[in-house]
Amino acid sequence: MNKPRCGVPDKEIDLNTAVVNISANLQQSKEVRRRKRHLAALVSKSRRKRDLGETGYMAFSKKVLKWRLIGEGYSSQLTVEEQRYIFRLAFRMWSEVSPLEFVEDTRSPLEDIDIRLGFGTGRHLGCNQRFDGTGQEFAHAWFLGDIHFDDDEHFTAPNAGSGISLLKVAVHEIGHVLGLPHIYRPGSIMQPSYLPHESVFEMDWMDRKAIQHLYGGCKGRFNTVFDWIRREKTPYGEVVIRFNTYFMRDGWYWLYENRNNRTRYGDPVALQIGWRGVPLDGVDACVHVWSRKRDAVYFFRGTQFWRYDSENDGVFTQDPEGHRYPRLISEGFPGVPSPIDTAFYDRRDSHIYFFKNRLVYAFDVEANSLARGFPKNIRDVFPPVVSGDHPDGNIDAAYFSYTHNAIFLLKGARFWQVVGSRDRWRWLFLPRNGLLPHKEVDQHWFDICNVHPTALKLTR
Ligand SMILES: [Ca+2]
Ligand SMILES: [Ca+2]
Ligand SMILES: [Zn+2]
Ligand SMILES: [Zn+2]
Repeated sequence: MNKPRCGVPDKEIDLNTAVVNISANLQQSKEVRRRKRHLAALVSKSRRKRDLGETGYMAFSKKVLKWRLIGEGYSSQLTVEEQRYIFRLAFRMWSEVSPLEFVEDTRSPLEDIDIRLGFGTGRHLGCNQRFDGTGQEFAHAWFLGDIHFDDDEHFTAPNAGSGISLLKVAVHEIGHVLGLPHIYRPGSIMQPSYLPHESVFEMDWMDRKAIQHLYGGCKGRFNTVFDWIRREKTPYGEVVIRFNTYFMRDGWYWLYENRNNRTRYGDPVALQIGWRGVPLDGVDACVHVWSRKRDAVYFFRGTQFWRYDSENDGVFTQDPEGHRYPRLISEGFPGVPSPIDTAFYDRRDSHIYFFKNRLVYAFDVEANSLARGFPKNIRDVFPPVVSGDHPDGNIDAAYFSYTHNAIFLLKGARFWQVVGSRDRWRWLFLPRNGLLPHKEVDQHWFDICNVHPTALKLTR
């Protein structure tokens, strides 16, 4: 029996080699690049010329792409709303792991739509490749263009438990449109044969690497980054400490799973969903004061700050000490200016470090006042290890990572790691709190990718 399969041909190209090259060798040779371009030409019968992407490999040259389910191409098996919902989800999955954003466009002239999707049977939609009835080919895609689904197949919604998952097929075909070949690796969404699946599926590591090889990693400035510590009970009654890292940008956030070194499936999420009561369009900083005596989470924005009630999952209007929120920063943290650029709590000395322009204000939480000698110049507190390699001030975020046991300063797409005591035992010449040479954020924290605001989840 022939298993249901995608209709995009492989030809004689050794795809395994191409795929290995995608993962193992980002600096690929001209030879491989030429071969892959050839592959792209084979996969494509693109009707329109498109720009070559930055990588030299055929790919969309813009980051925001429009898609539409065309009116004459609705499926007879699912409601139009279901179909559009599934496609929105499929595009969203690619935008979660690449710098691309997708927006459904039901108004512009058809020729302005980058990706057009439609269902048909046999001869369909003016396409030059017929569908083959029930079984075998379930869909095909034209490189950088159209996606057709064989409506003689039994397409179903996610979690239906039977039939062929339209979501899975759509994610696969979109992968082709974006420039990916078949990937012969268990778990990859780009395998040519349809495999019945568990109710939830995620983008495989290889799929992420493959799309980022074409379009690059996700870059962008963050409003703030912080670790949130939670005491949780395991099913065996054991108390464990978990720390997740949160990255915030404008009105949304990502939860970074340090264990898996990637963001949570389905992120980003609107702030209003995860952090009830904090300013909807973003915060300047978040600080988790976590010591034997205290466990308090604060959000800072402008001249004000809020305390977060993790028990009730929302900001306090009044906290157990009787303070009402929002409060003025100048009231809660005397001596600290506002607005601030960012702040973090250092558990080792129980100080909150506030940053503004080029100055650092260390605040002694127990004494409720600035530490002696502060404010200080950021270069005096965090001197560069390599002269000249320093953010200088106006940083976006600073956070103490419990996973890395290190402080990080972020500015734009770059970050600087602060030398820890361990590093100084090994390399005696390193200055205390020195900033190691910068690196790119997307090389250290993977897949923190924007989705188009229209695809932003407003419910959990
Ligand atoms: Ca078929
Ligand atoms: Ca900030
Ligand atoms: Zn395929
Ligand atoms: Zn077709």
